[in-house]
Amino acid sequence: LQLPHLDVLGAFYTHSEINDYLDSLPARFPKRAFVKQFGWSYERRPLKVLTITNGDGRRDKPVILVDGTVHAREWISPSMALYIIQQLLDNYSENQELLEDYDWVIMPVVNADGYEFTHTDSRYFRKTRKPTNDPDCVGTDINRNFGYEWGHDEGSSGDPCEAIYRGETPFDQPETQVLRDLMLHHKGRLIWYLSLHSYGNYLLLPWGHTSEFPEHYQDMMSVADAGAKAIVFHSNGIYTYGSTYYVLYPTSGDSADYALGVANATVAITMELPAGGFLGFDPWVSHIEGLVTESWVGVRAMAVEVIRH
Ligand code: ING
Ligand code: ZN
Repeated sequence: LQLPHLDVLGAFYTHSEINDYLDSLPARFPKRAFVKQFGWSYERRPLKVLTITNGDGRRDKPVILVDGTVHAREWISPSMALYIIQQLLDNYSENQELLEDYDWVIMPVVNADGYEFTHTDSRYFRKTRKPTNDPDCVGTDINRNFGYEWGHDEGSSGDPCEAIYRGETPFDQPETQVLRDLMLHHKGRLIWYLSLHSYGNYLLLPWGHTSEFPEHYQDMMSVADAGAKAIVFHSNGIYTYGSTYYVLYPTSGDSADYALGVANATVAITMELPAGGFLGFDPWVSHIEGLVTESWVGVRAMAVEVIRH
């Protein structure tokens, strides 16, 4: 393990290693990197958020909010969040335009307990680690636990043993509360919400809970279109994009619907990064570099499109 210059391309890291890395950044980038703890996980792990600016001291710029590791087993997600951080901090000279009029707020690990559990106990665990009312089944799906159209129709499950269990009530998971609070903290300035998941090569837009399209759907489609085209051009990676309801399946209580419906994000996108490894969630370490560099081309192109509007 190399800190503070974390070798993102050479390994996967635990939640505490990632926190240590985040904590090391303000000393290296005193004017540009700010770390804040937004709360605790159920098992009392500190949930940290990094804000990156260009250091010009201007406050209240519009915000691009990126989260990772809502689902524990999707290990390329925290790696991608860390790669974005390094592009914006260490490779600032090539990415200045992305920070000129926008601040980036990045939370690499939302589901800290679940992520830790995939390192220590069960590699393909998805949910949180808070017990449910069924003693045999632990954990709730954070991406069904948000309080916008929570529990609507068939978009989630009321069965604690299911992968898409929505919880007993909206926001009954501390991790969902933290991500909600982070969104609401930036409400009114949220130009783009990007949630990093894997896998499937999708760029998913709201809504998940209904077949209707949101008001600015075409603007969001033009952002997704820019990302998908850039990735095809770079490496022939094929992304499918459109509303979650149509491209994937009906969902309710997911974070992107909340970002658009309540936190008033201008653009909300869930990015399903490519598959890897045995079951799609576990790419070989040797493939991290190809995956994150390709994905960065897409994220960067989407950011440029968001900024252009
Ligand atoms: N898939 C997402 C899931 O939570 C998704 C798909 C995206 C749902 C956006 C809702 C909104 O089921 C994975 N792989 O987690
Ligand atoms: Zn996921």
